[in-house]
Amino acid sequence: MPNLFIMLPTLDEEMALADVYNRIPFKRLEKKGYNTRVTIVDGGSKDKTLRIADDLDCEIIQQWGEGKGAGIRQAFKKFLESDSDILVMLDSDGTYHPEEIPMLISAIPKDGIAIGDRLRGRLEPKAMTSVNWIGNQLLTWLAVALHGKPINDLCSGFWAFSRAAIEKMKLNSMRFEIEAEMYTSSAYQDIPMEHIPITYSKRKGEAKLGSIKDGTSIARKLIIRRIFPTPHEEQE
Ligand SMILES: Nc1nc2c(ncn2[C@@H]2O[C@H](COP(=O)(O)OP(=O)(O)OP(=O)(O)O)[C@@H](O)[C@H]2O)c(=O)[nH]1
Ligand SMILES: [Mg+2]
Repeated sequence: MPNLFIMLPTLDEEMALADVYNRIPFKRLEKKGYNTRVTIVDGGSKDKTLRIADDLDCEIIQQWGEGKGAGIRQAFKKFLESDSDILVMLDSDGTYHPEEIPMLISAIPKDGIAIGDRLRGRLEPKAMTSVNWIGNQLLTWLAVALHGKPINDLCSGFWAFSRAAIEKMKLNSMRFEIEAEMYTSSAYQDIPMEHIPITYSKRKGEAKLGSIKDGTSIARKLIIRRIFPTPHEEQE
């Protein structure tokens, strides 16, 4: 029975976390033969997120350091220390649909990654501002122009990984550049990728990402990884 590790990054997501957790199709996954565990990696929530997480059947990692990238890398380490075979990560703000987890898992290529594609998927009304839509398209275009490997939605927060893919990736991002670096690492470590259209809804609660500031950091990361394809050392 394959072990499935579902990872939910949180920072002040009291409005959405319980609903995201409860929509995970545990029964359907069990029928498909997966043994599922959920891990929440929290970046220092000050609202009720951690109290809500305590009532859910999940493991909680309280990350050290700030940023989604730092949290995800700590969760990847935990995953590799466990006997899990597949990792699925999705944002816990209610934008992605946990019901689509089985579809994403079944699309993982051998030793590869399946990425939920919002831009060619179903974008619900008001799910993405026009500034963010343009930014996402531009960053995806820049990624392909610099690194060559096809990708449809660079900044998606819904990914499914084989264990082999996580073992190979070399990352040091601290913040929202993490997805861009997962892409560049896949390009340089030759990790196969599939792109699966998904549904994207309006987030609950407040965004943590600043479109201009974080968009610039993502572009900077793409350029740095063109010059130095792998990080010199993996910052903790
Ligand atoms: N562990 C951890 N998670 C974080 C941190 N910052 C943000 N997150 C989570 O990462 C996910 C993505 O953050 P969002 O603020 O939704 O950013 P986004 O999805 O790019 O932006 P929106 O489109 O505005 O929602 C959410 O589930 C956040 O709660 C952090 O420092 N640590
Ligand atoms: Mg979001």
